[in-house]
Amino acid sequence: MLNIVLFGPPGSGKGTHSAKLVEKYNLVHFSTGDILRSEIAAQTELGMLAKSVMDKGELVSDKLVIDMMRNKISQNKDKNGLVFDGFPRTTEQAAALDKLLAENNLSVSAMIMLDVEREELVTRLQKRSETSGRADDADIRIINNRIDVYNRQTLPIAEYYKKQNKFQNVNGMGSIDDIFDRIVKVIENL
Ligand code: B4P
Repeated sequence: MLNIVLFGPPGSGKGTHSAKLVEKYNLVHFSTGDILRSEIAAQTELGMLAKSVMDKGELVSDKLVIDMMRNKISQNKDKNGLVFDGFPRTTEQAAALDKLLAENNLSVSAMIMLDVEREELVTRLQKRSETSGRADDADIRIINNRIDVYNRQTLPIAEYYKKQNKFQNVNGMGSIDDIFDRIVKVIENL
């Protein structure tokens, strides 16, 4: 199975390239952001817990996110592969993902990090706010907080995957097609 962790700051193209990977390699897509937003839309207890945290650009609790992923993984262990988009976001989540996969005799094939300059992230998210209706895209202070939270709490996971020799850095600047070609090259060389 091809199990990819697509990693990078908010606005780096994780959602965009996950969709393309799903199509090319017939993978199952897990976006914790999308799952949380659908819980909010359905006004579930989980969604209500997550909403105020997400609107501020902070991270939802590890326990909540890990519990949410547990069933999703076991229900899809017989597929072609999985693409994790926006998960893990903390070292605790990374360790939990390894454990959840191991329980199903699976493992991460590679962690692919999309490397994008801060200025470009802000430009992309502000542009997306014109159509996304997302509170966390609409305010420059929240966008900046999300990038700071990423640098502080999420970026350290790169070390976790480097130690496992699973870390792959991809230049995330340029056109979507060029970036996708770089991602595919990494996967073909795994
Ligand atoms: P996410 O939904 O994961 O949001 P994101 O990081 O902003 O999205 P993404 O990075 O996928 O966007 P993309 O680049 O594709 O998380 C939202 C919130 O949910 C978090 O802040 C947190 O509160 C919570 N959350 C989610 N997962 C969690 C977890 N595991 N633990 C705790 N909390 C969690 O797209 C950005 C825009 O750029 C798009 O409009 C796209 O069209 C455009 N774009 C992409 N590539 C481009 C390119 N090459 N050129 C120009 N534009 C491009």
